[in-house]
Amino acid sequence: MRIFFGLETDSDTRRALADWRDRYGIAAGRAVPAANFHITLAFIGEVDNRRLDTLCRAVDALEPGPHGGAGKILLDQVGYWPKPGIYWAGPSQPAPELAALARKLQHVGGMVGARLEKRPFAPHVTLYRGCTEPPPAPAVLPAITLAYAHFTLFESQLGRQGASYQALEHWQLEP
Ligand code: 2AM
Repeated sequence: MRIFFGLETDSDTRRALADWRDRYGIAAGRAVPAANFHITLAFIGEVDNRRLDTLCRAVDALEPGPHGGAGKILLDQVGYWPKPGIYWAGPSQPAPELAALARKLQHVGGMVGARLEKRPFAPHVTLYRGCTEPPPAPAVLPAITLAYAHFTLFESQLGRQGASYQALEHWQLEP
């Protein structure tokens, strides 16, 4: 199965992002279904059940309080990356706690064979895929707060309708 760690979006955040996208964030590409909005923390890739178990137990065994705390990030900028062809919303300010968590999860992923991510962590919610051209600059930037109190291990399944994500396990973050 194909798995990754990420932050879920709650229904209010999903709705706010989808509303902003409908009004201001139009791009030539495939709109990601709002149900799929998330922030990837660490992409792991293909694992079998044994490695999945090893991975989960390694996350369980991280020191107490290791995951940093619960927090929030303000999604107040958008960007376009031509290589993956995605248009996204993300924070304009650095998110050091989230970056530390992402690093830790990438490191744990390395123990089950995940490729180490060389690019610096850039938290983002993908709004469109398959964008071959830069989207027009939006008239109004988003200003949407995503609050998070846990992170999630997702399975990504590719179907005829595109990707869908199933939450396999959650880990709470300190309040
Ligand atoms: P995204 O976060 O930019 O949208 C599940 O496929 C998630 O993991 C997606 O959200 C995707 O990117 C991210 N992802 C997919 N393939 C990846 C890869 N090879 N390296 C890093 N991230 C990847």
